Amino acid sequence: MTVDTTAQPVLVTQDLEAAWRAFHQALMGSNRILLSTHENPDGDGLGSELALCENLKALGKDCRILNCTAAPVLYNFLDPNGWLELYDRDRDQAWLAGCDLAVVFDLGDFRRLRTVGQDLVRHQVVLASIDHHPQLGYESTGGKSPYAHLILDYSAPSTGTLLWQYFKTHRPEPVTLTMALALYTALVTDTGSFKYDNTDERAHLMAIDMLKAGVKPYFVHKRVYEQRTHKQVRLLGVLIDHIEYSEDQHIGWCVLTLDRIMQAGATVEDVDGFSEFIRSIKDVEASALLTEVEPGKTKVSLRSKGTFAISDVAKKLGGGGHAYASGALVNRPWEEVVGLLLPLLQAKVDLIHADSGAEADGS
Ligand SMILES: [Mn+2]
Repeated sequence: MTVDTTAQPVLVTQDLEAAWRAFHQALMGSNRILLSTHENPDGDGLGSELALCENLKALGKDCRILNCTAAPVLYNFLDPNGWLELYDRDRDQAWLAGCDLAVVFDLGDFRRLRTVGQDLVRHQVVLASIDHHPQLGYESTGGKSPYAHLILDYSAPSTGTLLWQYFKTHRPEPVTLTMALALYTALVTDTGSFKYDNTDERAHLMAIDMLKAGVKPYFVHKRVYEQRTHKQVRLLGVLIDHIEYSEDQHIGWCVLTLDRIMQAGATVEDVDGFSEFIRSIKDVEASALLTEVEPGKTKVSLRSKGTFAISDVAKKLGGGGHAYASGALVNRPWEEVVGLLLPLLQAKVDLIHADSGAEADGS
């Protein structure tokens, strides 16, 4: 994946092997271990948690997965033992406070741990992070990295890929089928089924390993991608009817207002995977999906075809993410966000096309 140098602070783990060794020692020396990932968890965060959880439970560790928001039900097939738990402060804080170590996955922004992160800091639990995102949100920890262990590799196609590498070195036995399913799902969801810019040789080598462990690709595909509900399809229809384009056609965007979402008989939770759809349109170089999650609050999802990074745009809106896939949650009405966002994106498009003068064709 392209490193987005506009995101600050840019930290890279200098010696990954040494970092892994230290992390492994910390894991082995810990008994009670909490695993967590970002709010609104995705296949990568959940798959990573579940794979490491199985490994640690097999080693007899007192290990729990506590997330600040619930996992989408479609990922239930990765969790036959019901290990994914929603963090409940009243019930779980005492357990959290007694942890020897917490491992957080796929986070990017520390604030995206919400209550889990706040309580981990409050109780001074030793933190380890495994991630492939530019690091943000250290404001909430006084500008300093909150991590005793940071395994950060921007070039990794998924956080699950980093765990796959960890297991290859530090787990004597091959991964089990349930671990492989979790890791393969992490890989598939983060690479858009091996389509996105972050898909590299490592992604395919990992896939080979997961298939050797027994994963059937179409089984995963069905469970993850062939689950669209009728209301989601109706919502996609509403979205298609309301896509707008910049004059030069290079920016495609859509606003899903609460009215439009209701018109489809859907809810905000049904908005999923639509930003990639807008990006897939011919000549669109950057796409934006704005969702009115509640009146005065707008979720922005940005995608780029790769001619320019858009994570700095997300950052200007208070968010972050990858160079070509990022987003923000903005406490402003969608009309205002459109007004802020479109000039920022247009400036990026203009910068690229200023060099070539007339439109380059076929790019
Ligand atoms: Mn990821």
